[in-house]
Amino acid sequence: MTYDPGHITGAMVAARIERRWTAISIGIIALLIVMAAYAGIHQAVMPQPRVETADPRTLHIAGEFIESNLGSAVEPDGSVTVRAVGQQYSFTPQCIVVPADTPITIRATSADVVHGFLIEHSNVNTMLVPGYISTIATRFATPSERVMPCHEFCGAGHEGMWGRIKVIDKATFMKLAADRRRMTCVAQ
Ligand SMILES: [Cu+2]
Repeated sequence: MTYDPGHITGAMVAARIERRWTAISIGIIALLIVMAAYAGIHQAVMPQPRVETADPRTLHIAGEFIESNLGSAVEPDGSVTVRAVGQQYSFTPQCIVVPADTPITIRATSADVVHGFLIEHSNVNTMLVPGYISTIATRFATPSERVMPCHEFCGAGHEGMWGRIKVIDKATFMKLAADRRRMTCVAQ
């Protein structure tokens, strides 16, 4: 076949389309590389605004995470703060009780190795790293009972490390909390 510049063949059309899609694919890859680099560099040069520490060796004898301070506490603004500790192979408290439809701040740490802290069907999913305090804000719309498994492998007994969380009616919670400093399922 002789070459005719005025004649557009199917092969030429296909080649043009292929070139266009190649350019689009390369563009998408380049955009993703730029986004990943930006996110990585940005995070590296902008450390977390607030890093809170807790010494795992003295956790049970002094400071915020002594046993009498664990559980749920009502704050002056009506929100609830939950303090918890993870250790091989349980959580303290093992069952957390919180009111429904209330802003909740969870503050937790580890007494030994890295543990996971996850509440099913919620935004709560973090790690408990010894030496550091993990803080996460959440809210549960309605009363329910949920499981709270450790989801970071933490040793031989890891698969047995499960906690529970009971979300109860707000009025009931506030009535029960009125004469208690800290709430857990046991005190309920
Ligand atoms: Cu664990």
